[in-house]
Formats: sequence, C-alpha cells, structure tokens
Amino acid sequence: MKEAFGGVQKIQYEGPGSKNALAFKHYNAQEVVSGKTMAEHLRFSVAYWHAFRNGCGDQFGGPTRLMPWDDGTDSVANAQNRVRAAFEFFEKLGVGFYCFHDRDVAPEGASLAESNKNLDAVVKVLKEEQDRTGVKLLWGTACLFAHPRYMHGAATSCNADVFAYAAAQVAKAMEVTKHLGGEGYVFWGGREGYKTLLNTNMGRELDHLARFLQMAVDYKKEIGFKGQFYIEPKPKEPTKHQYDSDAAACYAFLQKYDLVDHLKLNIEANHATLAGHTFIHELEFAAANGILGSIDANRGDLLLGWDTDQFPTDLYDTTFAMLTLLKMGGFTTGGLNFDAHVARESFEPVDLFHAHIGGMDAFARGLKIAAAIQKDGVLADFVKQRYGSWDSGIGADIEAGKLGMKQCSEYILKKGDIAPNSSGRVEMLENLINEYI
Ligand code: XLS
Ligand code: CA
Ligand code: CA
Repeated sequence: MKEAFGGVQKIQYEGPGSKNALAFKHYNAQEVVSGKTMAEHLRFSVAYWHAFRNGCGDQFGGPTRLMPWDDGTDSVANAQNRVRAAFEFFEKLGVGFYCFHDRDVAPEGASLAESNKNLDAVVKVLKEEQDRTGVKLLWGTACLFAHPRYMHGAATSCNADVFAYAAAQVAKAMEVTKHLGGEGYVFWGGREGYKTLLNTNMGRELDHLARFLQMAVDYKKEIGFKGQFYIEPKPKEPTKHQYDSDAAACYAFLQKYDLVDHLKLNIEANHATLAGHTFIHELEFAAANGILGSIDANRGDLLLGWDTDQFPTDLYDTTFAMLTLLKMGGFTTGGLNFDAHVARESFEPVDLFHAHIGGMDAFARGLKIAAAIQKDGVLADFVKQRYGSWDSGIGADIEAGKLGMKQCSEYILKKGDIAPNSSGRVEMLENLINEYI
C-alpha cells in the first residue's frame, strides 16, 4: 500500500528550543520522570472513531477532511486499508495504544451474522498490524448508539429484542477485544437515558442497565477475558439525560447493583465539564473511591456547552490530572486516550499530527510540572498540615470511631471555646502552581 502520510517522517523529540511543528518539544518517550519513563506514565492512545472515521461534518455541512487512503465506500476492503493507514499514523506518531468501537473499524452488515463476519475480516488486519508495529489495544467497545435500532437506547430500550441485540453485539466486541489482547473494555451509555420522562419507566430502565452489565461480567468470566471493564460517565448528548451522568452517579449505581468490584471509570474531560464539574473534580472523586481506571483526554469549550471533543492543550488541566495520577500511583490498565477530533477547518492529513503532538506535549509538560510539585512536597505538606488536627487527640479518636455525639459534647463543654481555623491560603496556593507552570 502507498504511504497514507507520505510527507511525514517519524515524529522525533527535539526539545523545547525546536521550531519544528512536526516534533515533540516536551514528550520524550524514554525520559524518566519520577521513576518511570514518560511513555509508561502517559500511555497515549489514538481514538479510531475521531482520527479515522470522523470527517468533521456538522449539522450545517458535510465532511471536510481529506483522507486520501479512504475510497469513500463501506466495503470491507476499504476498512482493511484504513487500518493500515491508521497503523502508519500510530507508528509515525509513536503512540503505544489505540481504541475503537466495533462499527468504527468494520462496516455494519445487513444482519448480525454479516456484521460479525465483516468485523472478523478487519480484526485479522488489526492483529497483523498490532504484531507488526507493537501498538496495542488500550480498550475496545461496541457502538450501541448509531444504528436506528438503538433510538430508544440499548440496554435501556423499551424493546427487549433491542436489549438482546445489544448483548449479542457486546459479546462479540468483547471476544474481539480479548483476541486483540485489549487491556480494557469500555461501556459508554450513549443513549442509555431519556428524552422525556413522560414515556419512561426510569426504575425499570436502571434495573435493565445493571442486568446488562452483570451479564457482561458473567460473559467476561466465561470467555476468560482478563481486561479491565470501565464505565464512562457523560450527563447528556445525545440524550437529554444519561443515567451514568457523572462519576458520583456511576459510583452509586455500581454500588447499588453490586458491580463496584467489576468496573472502574473512564473519565473524559469534556464530559466532566458537561456535567458541571471540572475535569480534576471527576478524577479526584474517582481516585478517592478507588475507581479511576482510564482517561479520555480532550477538552470542551465552556462557551459552547456541547461535546466539542477538542485536543487537550490547557496546562492547568494536564498538570492537575497528572498530580492526581501520580498521587494514586499511575495507570495500571488505563491510559490517556485522545477522544478528540481536529477542527472542521483543519482538513489536511498533517493536521492529525499537529493535533496529537500538541496533546502529547501538553500532557508531558503536565507530568513534568506535577512531578516537580510532588517532589518539592509544598502542596502535599500544606494539605497534610491543614488536616493535622485529625492525626491525634480527638480527631484521631473520631476517625477511629471511638467517640459519639455525647463524648463530643462533653469534650467541647469542657474545652469552652475552640481555636480559630488556620487560613486556607487559596490565593497563595494558586500562585504556587503558577510558579511551577
Ligand atoms: C462519546 C463518548 C464515546 C466513548 C466511547 O461522547 O466519548 O466516544 O468514549 O463509546
Ligand atoms: Ca469518550
Ligand atoms: Ca466526548
């Protein structure tokens, strides 16, 4: 096959002084930062659906992107060719991972049997290319939202046949993910929510969603798939409300249905802001509860308010994300998946490189800044001191569950008044972060 990205050589690290737009200024894969290489910390992944299937059409106009390797048909041969173009891109960019939905990589057929056959034919090429390049599958997933059959949802559809169809599709997607050595599998409930409560039995739909995930957990055991399951929170779009709306809603759902040992979270930056939270809030919540698994690294536009899926360039975001990750000891099966697309006006193949290089450099800087903050320990020491009253005396006794309200009353009545709190030093800490950035 002719090279898809003929004008571009393998992207090299040239350092902060470089003026070459097609070089890394900060991401140096083998450089060791706080005990691990950057590649090991960051585990970058390319999202197949955006990088190779999204032509950047919108509701006002058709696709703009030039994808010269693509013949524009829905044939299996074209899908196979696209895989080769994708792996050329992964290799030249120097990422270790990619992610896909079943229907991104292979065309949907007239029946499930035909779709499965198409998928197998493309998976064969995915496997060949993985073996040739060493690029691995971070996670697989199934597209349970694009086909009209899923108009009412998939696991939460009012139609039991649709639930069964979705289960069959997920079973196949899990088998394929296992075959490709995928390190994880994502459940994103695209249409698992509602448009209006007037036609919705919410309790029944939630039970069905849980049943679906329990079936997936069982099937995982049955086929011996060892990858990590993730649920990806998002509050809305395309639904008015999606049941797995944010990290806290997912955690409550997983606990209620006894699924918490089986699924972690895949936190997406843009979904966090759609839910009215910061990216860091969602990461911290997940990490604090031991369920932070993987990250969809992108950025939204707060003025637009929909899922714009832009490439991450904000150094505060990447720094805070890496602080949380370093604190929790880093990824195990997860990684930083660029669930992002180029702008509609960035229509040339080379733009795909610029976009990913920028995202990788932004996270590399975030990692270095976070590692420096962690090494100096000023921030961590401040937080530790702020909670110092819990380390001994009454604080330690309360934490240990030794005291009740009666003992607290006795303690305060005896003590009389309490000493004023120390300052939270909000501005000083904000200034401190700027010193490192
Ligand atoms: C859509 C989601 C989707 C998931 C995978 O908004 O981000 O792409 O990551 O199904
Ligand atoms: Ca995502
Ligand atoms: Ca998104």
